[in-house]
Amino acid sequence: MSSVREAAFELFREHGMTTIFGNPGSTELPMLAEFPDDFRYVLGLQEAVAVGMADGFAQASGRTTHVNLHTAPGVGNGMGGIFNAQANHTPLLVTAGQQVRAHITMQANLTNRDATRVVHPFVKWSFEPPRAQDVPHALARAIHTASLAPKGPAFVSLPMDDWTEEAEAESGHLLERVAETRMGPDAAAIESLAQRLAAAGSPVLVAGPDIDASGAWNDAVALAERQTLPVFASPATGGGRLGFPEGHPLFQGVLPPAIGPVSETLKGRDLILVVGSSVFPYYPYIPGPLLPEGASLVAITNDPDEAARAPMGDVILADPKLALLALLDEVGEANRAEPDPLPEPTAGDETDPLSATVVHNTLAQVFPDDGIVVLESPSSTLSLRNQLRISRPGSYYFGAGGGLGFGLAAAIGVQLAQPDRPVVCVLGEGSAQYAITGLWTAAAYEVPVTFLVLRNEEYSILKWFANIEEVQGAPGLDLPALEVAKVAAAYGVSSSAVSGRDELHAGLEAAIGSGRPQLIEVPVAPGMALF
Ligand SMILES: Cc1ncc(C[n+]2csc(CCOP(=O)(O)OP(=O)(O)O)c2C)c(N)n1
Repeated sequence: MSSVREAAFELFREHGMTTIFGNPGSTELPMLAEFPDDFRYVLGLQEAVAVGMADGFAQASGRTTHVNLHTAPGVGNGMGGIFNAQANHTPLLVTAGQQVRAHITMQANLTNRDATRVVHPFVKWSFEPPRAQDVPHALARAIHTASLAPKGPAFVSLPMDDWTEEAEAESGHLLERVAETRMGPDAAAIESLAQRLAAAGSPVLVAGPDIDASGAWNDAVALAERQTLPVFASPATGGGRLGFPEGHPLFQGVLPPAIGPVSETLKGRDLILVVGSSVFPYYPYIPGPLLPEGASLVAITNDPDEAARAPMGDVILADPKLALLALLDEVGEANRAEPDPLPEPTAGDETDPLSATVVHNTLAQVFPDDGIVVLESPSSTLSLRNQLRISRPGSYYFGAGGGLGFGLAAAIGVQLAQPDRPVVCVLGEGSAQYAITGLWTAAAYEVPVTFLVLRNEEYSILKWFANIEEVQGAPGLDLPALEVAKVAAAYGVSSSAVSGRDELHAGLEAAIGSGRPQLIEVPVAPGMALF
C-alpha cells in the first residue's frame, strides 16, 4: 500500500511534473519530506516569484506546472501571479498547505480559512479534499482542469496531516488516464468562414497569443501566405505571446489597444479574422466604433469566456491549431495584392541618456537567432517589438494580465524550461522590484538569464496614462536613485551599470550566452518609446 505522498508524487511523475516551484512553510514540510531524487524543487523567496517562475516554466515547457505555496499568507502573496497566469492561459497546479484537519474547525494558527474561496476568481477550480485518501484524485482533477482549454490555474488546499495516510487502493487508475484536450471546430462553421474569406475583398488576420501556445505558428503563416492576408498582432496589452513572425513581409504591426484606434487601424478591411486572442484586450478607454464601417469579424478561440464576452463579431470555438488546419483544407490561393511591408526599424541618434529605442536597437544587433525575450518594460514594449521583430515561435513572453512581477520571475522559469536557448529579460527598473528576490533564485540555481534593466528614474508609462486621463499632480510617479545593479550584486548576480551605445553593446554581447545570470542596468530617457 502506498501513502498519499507516494501516490501524489507518482501522479506528478506520470504527468512529467518533476520540477516544483515554491516557498515552504511548516504546513508544506510534510509534503516535501523524503523529497525524491528525480524531482527538483526551485525555491522562490517570495510567493509572487514562485508563481511567476512556474508560469514561465509552464508556458515555455508546454507542461502543467506545480507551484506550492504556504497556506493563506503564501497564497495571498501569490495572487497577483495567479491572476497573471489566468490571463496568460497558463496551466498551473497551485497547491497550498493547510493546518492539520483536527485544527481546522477551531481555526488554529495558520489555518487557511475559506481556502477555496480566496483564490476563486482567478482559478478554474479550487478544492480542499474531504478526506486524506482523496488527495491524489483531487490533484489529478486539478491537473486535468488546468490542462483543458482554456488552460489556467487550478488550486488544491492540502491539510498537512494527509501525506502519511494510506492512499486509496484504486488510485492507480489516476496514473493511467490520458486526457486529449484539443477540441476541433464545427466543420460547417469552417466551411462558411472559408467562403467568407474567398468572398472578401480586403480581409486581414489578427494573430493572438494562443496561436503560439497551441503550436499553430506555421499554420497561421501558411494561411496568411496562401490568402495573401496582411497580418496584425493582437494588442500588446493582452499579447502574452506572439502569433506571427514579426519580420514577415505580410506583418503590418501591433494593433493599438483601444477601441477607437483599433477600428481606425483596420479601416477599409471587410473581414477581420482574429485567431487565438480575446476581442480585444483594450486599455486605455478611447471610445469609437467597435468595427470600421463595412467590416465583419470572426474570432477563433478555445476559450468559451472569450467567445462569450466579445462585444462584436462571430466566433468559432475550437483549438486554434485544429481550426487553422481545417481552414487550410478549405481555402485555396487568393489573388490579392501584397501589402507594403513595414519599413525597416531605425534607431535615431545616440543621446545621453540613450532613448529606449536605441537600447532595443542595440539589443537587436546582438540578439541570437534562438534567443527568447521576456518583456516587462511598460513604456518601451512597442519599441522592443518593432526593433527586434521576433520571428520564431516560443520566443516572446509578456504578462498578459498586466500585473507587474511576471517578467523577472517568468524569465527564470522560461530559462529553466529552455536551458539551450539564451533568455534575455528586459525590465523597467520599477517593474523589476515586484519580483526582485527572483535574482537570488537565478544566482543560487545558476539560471543564465541576461537581465537588461532600463533605468528612467520614473514610472514613465503612468505619466503617459496621467496625460491621457487628464490627471495632474499625481504623487508617487518618480523613482530617483533606484540602484538595481547594486541590488543584483547583493543577491549574487553579477551586474554592471553601463551607459552609451558601445558599452551597452559590449555588455550585452558578453552577457548573452555567457552561461551565468548577469544584469545590465542602462540609464534611458523617460517617455513612451513606440518605434
Ligand atoms: C502589481 C502591479 N502594481 C502596479 C501596477 C501599475 N503599473 C503599471 S506600469 C507601472 C510602472 C512601471 O515602471 P517601470 O518598470 O520603471 O517602467 P516604465 O513605465 O518607466 O517604462 C506601474 C507601477 C501594475 N501594473 N502591477
